[in-house]
Amino acid sequence: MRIAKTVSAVGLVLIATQAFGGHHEGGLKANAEIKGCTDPNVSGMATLAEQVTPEGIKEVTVEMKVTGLSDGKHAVHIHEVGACEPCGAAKGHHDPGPFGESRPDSAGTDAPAKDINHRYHMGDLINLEVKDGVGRMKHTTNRVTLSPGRLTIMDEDGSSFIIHTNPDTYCDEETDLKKGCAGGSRDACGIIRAAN
Ligand SMILES: [Cu+2]
Repeated sequence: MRIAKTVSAVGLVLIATQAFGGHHEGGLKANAEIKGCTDPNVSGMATLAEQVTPEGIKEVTVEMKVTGLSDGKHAVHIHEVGACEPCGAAKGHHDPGPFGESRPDSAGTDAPAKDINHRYHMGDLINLEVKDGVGRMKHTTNRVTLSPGRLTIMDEDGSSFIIHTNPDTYCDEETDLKKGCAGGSRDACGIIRAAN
């Protein structure tokens, strides 16, 4: 009788650990050193941490601090290649889905792009807000993972953060569907590297 009680108590602790243990700890981590595309005074750091919800959904929390950018909002996305020299080498927005349309806008033309898929790319994040030269952003997304799988950003050619010159208007309005609604030109870049 006494033994049975002890065993069931241990069993409960094990169940609790399995259900909640993965949510806050033991996840994969990555980081990125942010550098200006042309301005050497722009620098910063980003961290990424993957956690798994009790339901088994993988989420990645991105935290970023960047100094030297102009005050105001700047679009931030995860771009499809781990390359920053030049910043254009990071290519389009990370989007491994079946439609594969990573082009953020109709660059170079005022006409709406037929195939525009911004703000629905897997790598689309939120704006970094800069005040008095210091920009901060924190965002949790379930569109990407650090662990292997179809949504991973740690794929063969890697991934990078790109911070743009202008705000991301999320291309909500039809009038937004032209050059620049995803932030326009590129101010800063950081290659995402595994940290554990
Ligand atoms: Cu971008």
